[in-house]
Amino acid sequence: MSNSAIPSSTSFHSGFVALVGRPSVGKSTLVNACLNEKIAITSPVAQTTRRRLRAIVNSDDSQLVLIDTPGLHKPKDALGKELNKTALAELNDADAIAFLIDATKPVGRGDEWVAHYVDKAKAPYKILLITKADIAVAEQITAQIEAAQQLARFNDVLVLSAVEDFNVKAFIQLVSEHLPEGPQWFPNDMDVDASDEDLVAEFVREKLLCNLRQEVPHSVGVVCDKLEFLTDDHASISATILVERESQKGIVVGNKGSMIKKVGIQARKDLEKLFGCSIYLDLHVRVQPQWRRDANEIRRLGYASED
Ligand SMILES: Nc1nc2c(ncn2[C@@H]2O[C@H](COP(=O)(O)OP(=O)(O)OP(=O)(O)O)[C@@H](O)[C@H]2O)c(=O)[nH]1
Ligand SMILES: [Mg+2]
Repeated sequence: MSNSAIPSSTSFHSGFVALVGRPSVGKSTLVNACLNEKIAITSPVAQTTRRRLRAIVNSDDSQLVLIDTPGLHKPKDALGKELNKTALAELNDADAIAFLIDATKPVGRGDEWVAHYVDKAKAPYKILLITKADIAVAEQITAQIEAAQQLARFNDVLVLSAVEDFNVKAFIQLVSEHLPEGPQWFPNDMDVDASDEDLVAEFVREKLLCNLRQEVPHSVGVVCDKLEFLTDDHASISATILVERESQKGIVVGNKGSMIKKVGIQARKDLEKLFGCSIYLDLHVRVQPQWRRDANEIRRLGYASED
């Protein structure tokens, strides 16, 4: 009799896995690699992620709900405080915690601070992930493991590369095995808990982060004003880009509209892939002075923690 004819041992493992770490360690890139699909936005700019995002990884005997969180950092404004709050809140409810450390950046006080919260959290399973192995040398990796293990107690350690798909499946497998027995929290055909409008806003913001320099990326907020699926294969989208100063508006629009055009083309390509249809994308830019210090505006844009 083949194995496939034997009913499985009926145990199904499921749970919430919080991915935490400093900004830019590769949390969102890992989420996309686990899903094999681009859902979370990523960029070299710190504090790319501003909303908690749940991504669902299913197998026959497990369901992992990966929680992408904003990078924990020293906040400079109300927005920064909200981002930290969002990330820290996830630590308390998670069944498992993955603490990510960039293999190429020395372990510093920022990691120490995050590790303190990881260590305090009640989750029964904690895994240390050393990321970006593809661009690190062996000595760096060994040093990171040693330094990180001084900061908190971990059940497992894994070195991986999301970009080269090294040990990504091993990560899913290892965590699945340590999740409690439990129900399937989300239906099989659901891979992300964000609304289409939120994904639109984030994808547009990602392109702004990738094309803008210095302080401008941090001053940018995006809101999707309209998303209409006009036919099965065509959607019309309109989004507003918020900046804090008139000069930033000029940078976002660019010379004769060149920057906003570039951002629009790049975002449209990704959105067409995501929604599987052709898209008309209309972008507007609006100046909203100091919106990052304004709790109402932060909430309206969807960057507030859920408390
Ligand atoms: N070489 C290499 N680069 C990576 C890897 N993972 C992430 N990166 C790069 O690191 C940068 C930051 O990645 P993100 O996934 O946005 O980092 P994050 O931890 O989500 O950052 P925040 O959302 O700001 O907290 C991007 O430029 C990624 O392309 C990896 O495995 N290898
Ligand atoms: Mg991120």
